[in-house]
Amino acid sequence: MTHQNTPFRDFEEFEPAPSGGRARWIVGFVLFATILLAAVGLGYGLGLGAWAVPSSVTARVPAALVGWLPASGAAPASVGTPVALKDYAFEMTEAQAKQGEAVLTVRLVHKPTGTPVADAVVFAHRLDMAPAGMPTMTTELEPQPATEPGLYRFKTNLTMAGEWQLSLAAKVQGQTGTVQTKLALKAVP
Ligand SMILES: [Cu+2]
Repeated sequence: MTHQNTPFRDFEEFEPAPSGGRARWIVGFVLFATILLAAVGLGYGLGLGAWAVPSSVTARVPAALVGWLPASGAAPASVGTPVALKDYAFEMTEAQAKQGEAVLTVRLVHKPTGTPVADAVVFAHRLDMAPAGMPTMTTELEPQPATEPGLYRFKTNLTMAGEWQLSLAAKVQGQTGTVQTKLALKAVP
C-alpha cells in the first residue's frame, strides 16, 4: 500500500503546467529569432563593406590572415601585411572551367627560374565571385592530393556561371614569408 506514495508519483505533481512550458518556448523562440536577425544583419553589412573588422581585432589576428578579412576603405591596407614572397606565384593551369563540380589545378612556380615548387603548405584558400560583384558568394574548396610535384588541386562546385576569384596563401619550404595570389577563373555554362 506504500506504493501509492512513491517518490516518482510525488515528482509528477510538480511538473510545470503545459501553459507555463508554452510561454517559455515562445520567449525562447523570440530570443533566438532576434539573435539570428542580428547575426544576419551583421554578416550582410560585412559583405557590403558597411562594417569593417575593428583594428582592435585585426591587431590580434596572425599577420598572414589579416589580408583575408573583409576590409573597408577606411582600414589601412598596410596593417600587418606579411612579407610577400614575390619570386613565387600560383597560376591556373586552365583559366576556364565548366559550371558545376570541378577539380581546379594550380601550379606554384619560382618565377626567376620557372621551376615548379613542390610541398608548399597552402594555409588559406577562398573561391568567391568578387570579380562579378558578388564578394560574399563563396563555394566549397577542398584540397586534393597532388598528382604531380608543383601542382595543387582543389575540388569545388562552381555553383554559378561567371567570373570567380581563387585566393591562395601558402608557405614555401625553407622560405620565410608567404605567397599570396589571386587568380581569375571563368565558369562557363
Ligand atoms: Cu554569383
